[in-house]
Parts: sequence; structure tokens; C-alpha cells
Amino acid sequence: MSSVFANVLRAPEDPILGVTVAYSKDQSPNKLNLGVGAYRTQEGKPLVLNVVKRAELMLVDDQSRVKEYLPIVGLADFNKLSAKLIFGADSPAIQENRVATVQCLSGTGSLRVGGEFLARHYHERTVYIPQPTWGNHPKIFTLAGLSVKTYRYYNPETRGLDFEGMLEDLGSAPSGAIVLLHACAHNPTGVDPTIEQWEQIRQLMRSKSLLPFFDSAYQGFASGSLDADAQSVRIFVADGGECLAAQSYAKNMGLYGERVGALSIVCKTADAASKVESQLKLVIRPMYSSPPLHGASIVAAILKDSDLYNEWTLELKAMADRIICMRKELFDALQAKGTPGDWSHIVKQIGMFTFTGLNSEQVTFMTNEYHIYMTTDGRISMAGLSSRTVPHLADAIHAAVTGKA
Ligand code: KET
Repeated sequence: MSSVFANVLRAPEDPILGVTVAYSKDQSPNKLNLGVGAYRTQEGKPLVLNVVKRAELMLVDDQSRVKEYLPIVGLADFNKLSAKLIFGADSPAIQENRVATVQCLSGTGSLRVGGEFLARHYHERTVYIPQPTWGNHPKIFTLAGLSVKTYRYYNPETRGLDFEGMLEDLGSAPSGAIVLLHACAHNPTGVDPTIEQWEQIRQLMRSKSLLPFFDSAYQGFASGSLDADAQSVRIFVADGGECLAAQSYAKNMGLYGERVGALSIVCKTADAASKVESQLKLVIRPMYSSPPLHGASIVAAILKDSDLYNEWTLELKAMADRIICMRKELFDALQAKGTPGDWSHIVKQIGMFTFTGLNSEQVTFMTNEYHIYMTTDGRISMAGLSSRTVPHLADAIHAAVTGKA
């Protein structure tokens, strides 16, 4: 009784989502999942935004709604409103009809569709990604048909941006190369360039005709302001040049499992944008035919109604603020315990994650002894933490760095 698949090798779990698999198997009542970047309430529970519930009730009540297929490019309202959200309502690129936007399967799907489009139609097949970056980036772009290289981004000694290294590496990239940039709240480091640094990056990239591809998975989560978190993207669009942007509503609307996102390609002319859109359809149709309806309908309902939109911004700000509070509480707890080392990066870093500097042995120790689950690079999801669990985490970090590991 031998299977034709008997020789298939067992693959390792995903470095991020596999952490949740391991966590689920743990029987300890004290277990804590700080692996995946998913928001939890102060009680440690997943959160469905109130504004999302309101939008869903409206959708259910609307007798005119049907479950027909969406067009290949997705829901038209959703696409228009998503472009406005990231580029700004007064963006000349939008007014001049130079943006092709397609609804995709959340941030990941948007990156993949954008990657495949570039591999087919763009003259330079190399994409530069930051070192380090979200672990799925190299896999997405390689499978899309691009060749992946890295640029320096993070300096572990300063726990800050390696700005010189970044400029040097981008400066020596071949003209026209694609450059993946995290729009805000860089994952996993929590370190973003300042606006002045973004401006220098823009000048260098434009002078070398490097093509920016923004990954915007955390708009509103870094600062609590949707506009502030889109600044990096907007300074690149303001110069009239071209770029790509992958948007995700997983975190900022809490729509993780609905898989809702958008890919926008800003072109120099309306004619180029419409040709680009026609080719994006040829990428999407054989991949998954057309995107799902429900999540995009929720997003469109919220973005088009000023009352719902305002409620969303308040709920978003509350999530961002809770994360910022957790940074402070964890930092204070480590200070109070006298844990050796400088932990100020916990409060300085931005977004969902703290890049702690803990090594993989220390992480393994914390998982084995304290049932705390996190990625082996020492990243912790601050959104998974609450006032109740901060002391437990602080105990674990203290034990890990004071040599019990
Ligand atoms: N980009 C970045 C930078 C990112 O951190 C994520 C998700 C995504 C895109 C894709 O998210 P999507 O759900 O496809 O819209 N990051 C978290 C979850 C994951 O790994 O899938 C994480 O880093 O924990």
C-alpha cells in the first residue's frame, strides 16, 4: 500500500504562520502568541471593528445585493476609494487618470500580481528588498519570476536605520531596478526613515530611474493617522514619477481572513495606465479569475460614507494607541526589573512589532520555559500583548537575558 506521493518530502512550517500552529498545540494556560501580526484586545481576543459590523449589517439588509462574480479587476468603487486612501484625495495622479488599480487578495496577492506583471512587462527583472524584511517577500517575488537582491536597511548595533548603507546599495543598483519599500511600520524592525530621509531616498531613486514598489500593510497602524502613514508614498507620487503600491486591509480594518487589498500602478499617462490595467487582467484571470466580493464590499461601504469613515479612523487610532501603550508598559516593566541592556528601542520602534534583539536560543528558551511564542528572529507582535500579559513577557525576557537561556 504505497502512495504515489510517498516520496514527497515534508516541508517545514512557515516561519511566521507556523508559530501559530505550534502555539495551538500548547496546553499551558499561560501560553501567549506574539508571533503573527494580528491585533488582539486588552483581553487577548481577536477584534472585529464595530464599523465593520455596521457595514456588514448594511450589506445584509440591502435587498439589491447579489453574489454575482466581480469583474476580473474587482469592485470599481473599492478600487477608486483605495487609490484615494493611499495617494490622497487630491492626488494629481488620480485626477489625471494615470493610476491603474486592481482589487487583489490582500497585501500578499497584490504583491504577487504586481510582481508577475513586472516580470512580464518591465525591462528590469531584479527587485531589491530590505535586509531584513517580511519573510514572504523573497518567496513572492521569486515565484513571480523576478530575481531578488537585498539592500542594507537595519543596523543591529544602533538598532536603527542603516541610512548610509541603504543609499550606497541603492546607488549601486542597476538603473531601472525595482525597489521594494515598506510604506510605514517596517516589518520586522519597526524602524522607518524620517520624512527628510525619504526625500533623499526619492531623489536618489529618481536619479537612477529605480522603480519604487511600496508595500503598505500598516497604513494608520504606525502613527494612528492614515495620512501621516502614507507620506512616504505620496512624496514619490507628487514628483510625477511612476510607482507601484500594494495595499492591505488585513490590519487597519481587521479584515485578515477576508483577504482584501489592492494593487495600484501609477503611470505617467492615462493611456499607459489603461494598457497596464488590460495586462493586469491577463495576470489575474488564470491565477484566480476574479477576487472575492464580501471584504471589498465592506471596505467600499466604509470608505464612501463619511460617518462610517470617521468611526473607522477612531477605532484605528484606538488600536494604534493601545500598541503604543504596550510598548511603554513593557519598557517600564523591564526597567523596574533592572533587566540588563538598553531597551529604549521598544518605545522608539514603530508599528505592530518590536525587533527585540533577542537571539534564537533566547526565543527557544522563552517558548520552552514560558510558553511565549514568537518568530526566531526575536520579533514580537506588540498587538498580541495586553497589560495582563506584560509581566509574564517581562519575566521571560529577564530570564532569557540574564543567562538562564
Ligand atoms: N506586507 C507586510 C510587510 C506584512 O507584514 C504582511 C503581513 C503582508 C504584507 C501581507 O498581509 P496580508 O494578510 O496578505 O494582507 N504580515 C503578517 C502576517 C503574515 O505573515 O502573513 C506578519 O508578519 O505577521
